[in-house]
Order: sequence, then structure tokens, then C-alpha cells
Amino acid sequence: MKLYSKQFLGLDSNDNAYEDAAVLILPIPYEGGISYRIGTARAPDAVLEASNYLELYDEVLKEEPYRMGIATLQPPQILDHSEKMIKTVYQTVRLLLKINKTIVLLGGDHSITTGCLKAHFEKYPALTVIQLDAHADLRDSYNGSRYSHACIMSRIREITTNTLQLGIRSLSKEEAERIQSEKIALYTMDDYRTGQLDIHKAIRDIPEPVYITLDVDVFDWSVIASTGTPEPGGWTWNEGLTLIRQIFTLKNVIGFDIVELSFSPNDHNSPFAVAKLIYKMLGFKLQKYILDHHIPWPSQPSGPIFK
Ligand SMILES: [Mn+2]
Repeated sequence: MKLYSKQFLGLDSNDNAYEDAAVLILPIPYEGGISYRIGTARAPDAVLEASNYLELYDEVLKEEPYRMGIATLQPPQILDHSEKMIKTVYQTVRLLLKINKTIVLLGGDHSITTGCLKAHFEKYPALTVIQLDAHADLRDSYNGSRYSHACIMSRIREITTNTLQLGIRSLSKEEAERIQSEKIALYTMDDYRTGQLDIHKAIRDIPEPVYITLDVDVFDWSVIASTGTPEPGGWTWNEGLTLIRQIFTLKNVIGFDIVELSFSPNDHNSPFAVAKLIYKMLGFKLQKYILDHHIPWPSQPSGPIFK
């Protein structure tokens, strides 16, 4: 696997960076599954560039999580064909999971999740998928395609029905009926705002381990403005971070993807927020592991630590 010329946080890509990394960031600059605004293919580069300006010290954890080893891979050659893209992502992630790397998939539109999840599911058959998203994404097909980003939860539920959907504020009548008839665990933003969502209970009861698929449109526009299918009324930065931290604290999160950021030349805030979000999530994961296993914070990268 080749390292990318752009490294998350601007970290050194020395000869050992790949072997020493606990976490690999895999950029997938693909936007063949979108329906509205373009630009998601350029998002991974924008996030990696913005990440150069992040502090390596986490002011809440009071540690430097990057010391676990984070390397960024060169994006695989992706053809503009949905099924071939899914297969490429699947094969790449499967290879990396075999050597016990933790994967952060950086999109790209939401259709990239399928292949990544399939590889995780083979390794972790009891996996639960938590989707953080403004949209339910439960249509069977959209605009004639089963590989549209608008159908991702339908594809995921063909792999596992252990799912939990949070932050939702846009869905069709058919999707609402499906949620009822299949008893799908889904909480709307209104449930969250009106106190009908007991987040601790919702997270506590799901099987482990957990994979998170995070569509950046779950956040409010004031946090992340540039996204393919924007919806008003999302989480503030602190609301989102608090909830995500609860997930990482209560559950063993073995991987995640961040999708649907779109590149916009005048918006430097959104890619920076996504870069910080990724680093925060990795810090939460590392903290949970350290507390569970009674080990010290790592001082330098020494290969896969998440067993
Ligand atoms: Mn969405």
C-alpha cells in the first residue's frame, strides 16, 4: 500500500509510517452516487489540507492522540462505475483489516460505505451500524439506481439489520412506513430536540462492535455548510461531539466513515471541521481503549494497538 503525498495532520510519511500506524485513513474521491450538488470527489484533499492546521494536542483529553500512529493511504484507482467502486473499496479494506489496521474511510459520497462495511462485517459478523445523517437513506433505489447515496441504508440493511439511525430530519412516506413495518431503530432530530430520545439507552442496548457511518449533513449548516444535500436544523458542534463521544465511551467502535462533504472554493470552515471531527473521533477511540485495557497513552507509533 502506498502512502499519499497529503498526510492527515501533516504527519511524516517516513518508511515505517505504514507499518507503525494503528489507524489508516483511506480517501475515496468518488461522487458517482450523488443526486444534487457535485464536489464530494474533491472533499478528501480539502480535509487533508485543512488538517495541517489542527493542533496535535487534544485540549479535552489532555493528550496527543496522533502518537498512536495515523497514516494516510494513496486513494485506490477508482473507476466511475458504482459496482466496480464498491468492489475496489471492499478489497482494499479487507486487506487492511487482515493486518489489524483501524480504517477511517474519507469520502466521497455515501455510496462508498457499502464495500467498506462488507469487509468489516466479514471480520465482525455481530457488527451494528450507527448512521448519523439528516436523511433516512432507506429507499430501495433512487433515480433508477440501487447504488445512489440516497439508498445506502437499504444496502447496509442487506448486510446487517443491526442498525441505529440518529439525527434524521428528511424522509419519504414510504421510508416512514418501512421504518414502522420493519421496526427499524431510527430517531429523528425532533425526537432529539423534544427529549423523546434516551440516547444512553438507545446506544447501550445495541450489539457490539459498532461501525459508524457519518454523513456530515447531520451537523447544522453553521458547522458544516458544504454538503451535497443540505438540510436545516442539525446538531451544533458540541451537541454532535457529545453524542459521538457517548457512542465511543459505551461501545467498541471498530471503524468509521465520513461522507458527503463537498468541496467549495470559498468555504474553508467545513473541511476544517471535518478534519477536527476525525481527530476527535480517533481520540475518543484511543481513550476508550486505554481505559478498558489499563495501558498508558502511546508515546510513539508501534503498529496496530486496537485488537
Ligand atoms: Mn444525508
